[in-house]
Amino acid sequence: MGKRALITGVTGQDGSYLTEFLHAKGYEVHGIIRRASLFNTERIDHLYRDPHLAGVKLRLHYGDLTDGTALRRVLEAVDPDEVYNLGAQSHVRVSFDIPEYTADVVAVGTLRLLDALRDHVTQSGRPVRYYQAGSSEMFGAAPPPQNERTVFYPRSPYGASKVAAHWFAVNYREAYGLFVCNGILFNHESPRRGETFVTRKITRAVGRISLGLQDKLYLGNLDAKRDWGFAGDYVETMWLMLQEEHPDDYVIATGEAHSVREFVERAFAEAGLDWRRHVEIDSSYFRPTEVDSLCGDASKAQRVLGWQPRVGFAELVRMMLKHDLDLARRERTLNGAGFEVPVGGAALAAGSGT
Ligand code: NAP
Ligand code: F7E
Repeated sequence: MGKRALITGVTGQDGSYLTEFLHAKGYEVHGIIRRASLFNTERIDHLYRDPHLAGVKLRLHYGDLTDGTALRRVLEAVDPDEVYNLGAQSHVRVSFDIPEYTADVVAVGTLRLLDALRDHVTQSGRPVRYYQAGSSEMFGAAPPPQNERTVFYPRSPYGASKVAAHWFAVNYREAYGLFVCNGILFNHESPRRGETFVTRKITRAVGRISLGLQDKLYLGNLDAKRDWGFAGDYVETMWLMLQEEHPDDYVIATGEAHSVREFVERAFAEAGLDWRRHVEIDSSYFRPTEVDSLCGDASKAQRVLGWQPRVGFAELVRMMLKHDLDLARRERTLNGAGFEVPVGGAALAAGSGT
């Protein structure tokens, strides 16, 4: 019998890659999804099969990190070997607009899930291993390089909520002996990255600009530095942590930082374009408090988990741009045939800018 995993945030970027990874390891994956008025399963549709058929490896359950009763019910029903808590209001800029909701999902939501897990483990007598999705945003203003010993200094409601979630996880490990690991992951991107995060916003725009579908790209702070890796590489570490003999916390990063400006330059250059002709600064994309420089020291993960990132910065930009050029070509073809393609512009422009 293969193992069973339960994933919150299964419809997100990481949830989709982790599901693929666990399927390849023979797991049956159960995911918690939110009810939405439109389908929100695009990233996992290729993995989903009619549950009436035999051998189904992905099952979905309605739930929400703000609903402790539902979390308990799903946990009981699935009775998993491993739980991956990836669900979050994960946009830093948006967390300044909806701080209370962000804290409810990211901080209290984690507490709800841990507390449900504690009771489930007590009642079932089964050991369950738990992964908590921590973030380099917890380091915030702490200077690079950041590692497991760096003191947290979050700079947003999102970052502060992830710090709370981190310490809830540590406390449940120490108080109740639960097998709980915190992964402190630096930025990781992919063609499945949400379109309001800066990397995808850039590659999506470059794809459309190079085919004449748009002319300008409005961005905020180009000086911020991030340690960008590939999401497909990073989900492996979540699983690796849970296979260790003892639970622990790990920084996951490439150890290489680049500015937003460098990402812009490379993406436009890759498409043979001069970024200065297309990029404009819109101060509404600035954050009340910025995280200036993140660069991770993942030597502990390298030593203990034997993990190394495979995809570097240049390859990451190329991979994302190739995907978004294909999307833009599809859009142009459909436009040419008289179909108007929605590109999510309203969401990109929402609130005070994402
Ligand atoms: P993502 O693409 O934004 O996905 C977030 C997931 O959480 C989605 O499935 C979303 O569902 C779900 N979600 C949102 N609110 C929820 C709620 N109230 N209850 C249950 N689920 C909810 O994020 P990601 O990039 O995959 O990141 C995965 C996790 O790692 C997140 O916790 C994020 O904060 C953390 N993290 C990400 C990075 C990174 O660079 N990607 C780095 C460090 C840490 P919908 O699809 O319905 O919106
Ligand atoms: O911003 C700057 C912005 O939104 C990166 C999440 O996955 O990683 C992510 O958080 C930088 C910031 O990611 C725009 O000011 C400039 O300095 O892509 P981002 P993030 O805030 O680093 C961490 C590790 C997480 O845990 C989070 O969940 O880019 N920037 N101009 C911009 N950012 C956005 N979004 N849009 C712009 O127009």
